[in-house]
Amino acid sequence: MSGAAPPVSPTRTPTAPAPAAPAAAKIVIAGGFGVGKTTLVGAVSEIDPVTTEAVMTAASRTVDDTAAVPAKAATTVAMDFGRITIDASLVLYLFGTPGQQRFWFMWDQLCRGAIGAVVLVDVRRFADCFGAVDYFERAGLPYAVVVNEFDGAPTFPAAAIRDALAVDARVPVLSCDARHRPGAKLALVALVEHALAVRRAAAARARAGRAVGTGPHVR
Ligand SMILES: Nc1nc2c(ncn2[C@@H]2O[C@H](COP(=O)(O)OP(=O)(O)OP(=O)(O)O)[C@@H](O)[C@H]2O)c(=O)[nH]1
Ligand SMILES: [Mg+2]
Repeated sequence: MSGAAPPVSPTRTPTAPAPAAPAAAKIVIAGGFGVGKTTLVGAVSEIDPVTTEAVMTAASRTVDDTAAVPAKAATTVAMDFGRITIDASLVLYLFGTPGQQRFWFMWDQLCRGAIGAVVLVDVRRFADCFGAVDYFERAGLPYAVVVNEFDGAPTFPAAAIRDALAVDARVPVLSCDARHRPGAKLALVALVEHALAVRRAAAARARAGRAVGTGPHVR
């Protein structure tokens, strides 16, 4: 063999291969009314978040209970949107849901294509997030329970929160202050890890099922 070198273009210099683009994943931020969904998306997003806040008028006073969040003057009527780069390999697109039940018809659209969801919880109002937990259980979408640490709210061990919400032991239960990026980012990372673990387990079960289905039949 002569071992001739490949021809070199006179006009192009060899360059390093371009780095692979990060994978993108969609995450839903859900939970009851006024639990801090818009706050979390805004705190972690590296782009100006898209919000759809409408001023709360006197007309909603009998419907929306703002006792736990007296400073609340606006509510999400469609969605929040933000983006966070987790590392060189992963970018998350965050979709915050409206909290009020009268806007829940939008959840199916918001959840389409998502790999997982955060259910934000205010421990002073556990019941407000039951609907979100039920929704993701029924949808089969992996979710993490994330307690928003409101000032002055009591704290509970993760096991007590799991009991109060009747969620499976495999569902991650974490807490963070939705106003602060580092803790909120850690909660999102935990959700992604959980969603990947659920997917891997499902794929392993499918492989095992195929192996059983195609194996030799013993009578
Ligand atoms: N002290 C404290 N206040 C918070 C925290 N998170 C949110 N808030 C406040 O609580 C209120 C509700 O926050 P939002 O982010 O609008 O809640 P939301 O869940 O998006 O509300 P809806 O979309 O209307 O359901 C706002 O007045 C926030 O400033 C928190 O971690 N600590
Ligand atoms: Mg909101």
